[in-house]
Amino acid sequence: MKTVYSPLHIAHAPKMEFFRGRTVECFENPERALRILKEINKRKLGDVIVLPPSSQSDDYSQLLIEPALIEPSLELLKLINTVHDRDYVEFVRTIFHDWHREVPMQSYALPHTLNRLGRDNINLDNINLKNPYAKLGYYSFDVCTPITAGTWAAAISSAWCAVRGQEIVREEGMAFALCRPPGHHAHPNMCGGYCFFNNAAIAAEAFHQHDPTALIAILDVDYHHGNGTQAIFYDRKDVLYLSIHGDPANNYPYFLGFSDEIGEGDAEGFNVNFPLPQNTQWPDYCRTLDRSLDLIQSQNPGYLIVSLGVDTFKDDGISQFLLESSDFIELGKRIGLRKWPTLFVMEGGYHDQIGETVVNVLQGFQASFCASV
Ligand code: OKP
Ligand code: ZN
Repeated sequence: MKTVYSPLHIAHAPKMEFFRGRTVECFENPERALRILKEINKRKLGDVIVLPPSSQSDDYSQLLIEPALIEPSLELLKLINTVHDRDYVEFVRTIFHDWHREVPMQSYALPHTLNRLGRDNINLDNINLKNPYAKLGYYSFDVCTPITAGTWAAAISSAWCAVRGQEIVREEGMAFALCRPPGHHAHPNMCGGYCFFNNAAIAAEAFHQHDPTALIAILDVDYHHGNGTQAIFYDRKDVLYLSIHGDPANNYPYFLGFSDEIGEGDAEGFNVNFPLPQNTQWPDYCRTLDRSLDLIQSQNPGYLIVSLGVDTFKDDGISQFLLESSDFIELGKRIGLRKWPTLFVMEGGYHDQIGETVVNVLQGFQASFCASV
């Protein structure tokens, strides 16, 4: 299986986040992707396609010094704009610059006042979106998602990996987009959960443009509910979203991901949530996985996108399922058995075995996808 990767993710390396009321080093760090890349090479998963950083320049060293200079190609920008609002994309591009003028000593921007008061009945025209704190609060839904000088470059390149992976899937039937930062929490106009652009949703839109009649299934196996992906496709029946995750009653993102969220209008039934209790082990997980795959099968999908988080691993730093490393091989195998053209898009995973567990999924998939019946 081919991997699509961009070293520009390294430009996004915020120093801290809040965890249980204290500041800790970010769980979502460059090391994660580097570990996965290393394991892919070690176990010879397949070619790694390294994306040039932008349409303007192939010079990474320059862009890492001045990452704000990166400009996505028109094609990529258009795709991002199908999922995200223009003013939000502009916010991600410019907010660090605004912040830096206010707080030159602080290397990351974070909101302190979130957009809760205004959800129902304030006059949007009154909000001063020139104020960087107002902007941060308006376009964020949590305080776990710091924005640095390199965030825009990394977020753009992450989305690009997903789009390029999508092309490879149309040619070859499978691909792995080694996206970082992750995407499944990002809403059309809000960042959160370490996510800025919804890479899986952007890939889904790209599939849709090339193949407008195909049903696209998104199976989200990250430990956390993909509230962003759900929100983006909640009224769409051409995109079926299914998620298996830690029960939001006791897990991030707390306010979405319950089983009665089923989609709206004629898309009822095209959003499916499987919240599972903490300490879930493989037998229960696997039953839910097979149920999800059967549901997808019943809709005869043209493509599958797997939002691949491996934070379901027993030793994950912020999650509470108990999957073993070998369970990830089986997870991949069960998906591959279905033989749908499949794009894997990297999401979460915060432990030392991130490389091993990711490649286990991908090699498991490959083994059963390529096996003749
Ligand atoms: C992102 B992904 C507080 C701990 C929880 C948010 C978790 C985001 C998970 N900082 N932080 O789905 O793996
Ligand atoms: Zn997660």
